[in-house]
Amino acid sequence: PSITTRTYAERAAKHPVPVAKQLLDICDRKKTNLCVSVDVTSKAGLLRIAEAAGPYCCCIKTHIDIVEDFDRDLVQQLQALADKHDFLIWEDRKFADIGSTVRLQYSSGIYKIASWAHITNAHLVPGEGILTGLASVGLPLGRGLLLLAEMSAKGNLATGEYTAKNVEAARRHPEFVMGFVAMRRVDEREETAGGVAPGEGADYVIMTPGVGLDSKGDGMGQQYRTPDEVIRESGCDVIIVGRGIYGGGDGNPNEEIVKQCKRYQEAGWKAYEDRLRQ
Ligand code: BMP
Repeated sequence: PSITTRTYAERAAKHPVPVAKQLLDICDRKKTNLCVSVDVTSKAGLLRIAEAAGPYCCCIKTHIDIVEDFDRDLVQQLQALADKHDFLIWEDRKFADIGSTVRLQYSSGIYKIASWAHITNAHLVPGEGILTGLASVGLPLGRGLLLLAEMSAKGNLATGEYTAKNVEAARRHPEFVMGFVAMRRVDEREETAGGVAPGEGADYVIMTPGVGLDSKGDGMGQQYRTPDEVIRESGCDVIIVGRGIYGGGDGNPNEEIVKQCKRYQEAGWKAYEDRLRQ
C-alpha cells in the first residue's frame, strides 16, 4: 500500500528521523495536520499568535529574521509554548550556501537556529555538501531537515530534474532529511519511475505551503490550493497556512485566529480521513 493510505500513527512508529516521528505522533494525538506560518515582525505578535494557534496545530513555522525586536527570551518563550501546546517549531531559513558556511549559519550568529528549532529547511542548489554541513550541527541535537523539492510560487524553478535530485539526495541522508517542502507526493512518483513499488521506499513527510480557503493568490506570485487538494488529491501530509489564519500585517485578533485555525484544522483532518478511505 502507498504511504498515503497509512495513518500518521503507523508512520510515526516506523520513521527513522526522531523529529518526524514526533511530528507524526503530534498529528495523530491532536488530530491536526495544520502548520501555522507566523510571518509577523514583532516579538509580541509572534508569541501572541503562537499562543492562540498552539492548541490547533502540529507545528509553528517562523521567519525569525523578520522580527524587529528579536532576543533570546523570544525563543525561550516560543519553546515554552511548544511544550505547553504540544507543537514543533520550524524555522523556515531556506539555507542555500556551501556546507562550511551553512554549518555556521545554523549554529551561530544572533539566532543560533539549531539550538531551538526542531525543524529547518534547505535548498539543494549548492549540492549535497549543504546536507553534510547542516547535519554536522543538527544530528547531534536530534533536529530534522526538509528539502525544498518544489515551491508554491508561480514560475518557480524547483521542477523536473531538480525535484528528482532532491529526492535522491534525501535518500542518501535518511537519518537527517525527514521530508520535503513540495506540492505533491514527490517521493512516490520517483519510486514508481524507478521501478520500486509505491510505499516500499523511505517515508518522507511532505509539508505544503500555498494553502488558502478564501483566496487563489496574493498578487506576488503565491498560489493557493485548498486543504482537500493538498492532502487528499496530492497526497501531502501537512498543510502550511499563514495569512489565511493570522491575516497579514500584525495579525488578526485572537478570536479570529482561533476561528480560522479550527476551520483549517477541520478541513485538513477531513481531507486526511477521506484520503485514508480512498
Ligand atoms: P501564506 O500562507 O501567508 O502565503 O504564507 C506561506 C508561507 O510559506 C511563507 O512563510 C513562505 O515563506 C512559505 N513558503 C511558501 O509560501 N512557498 C514555498 O514554496 C516555500 C515556503 O517556505
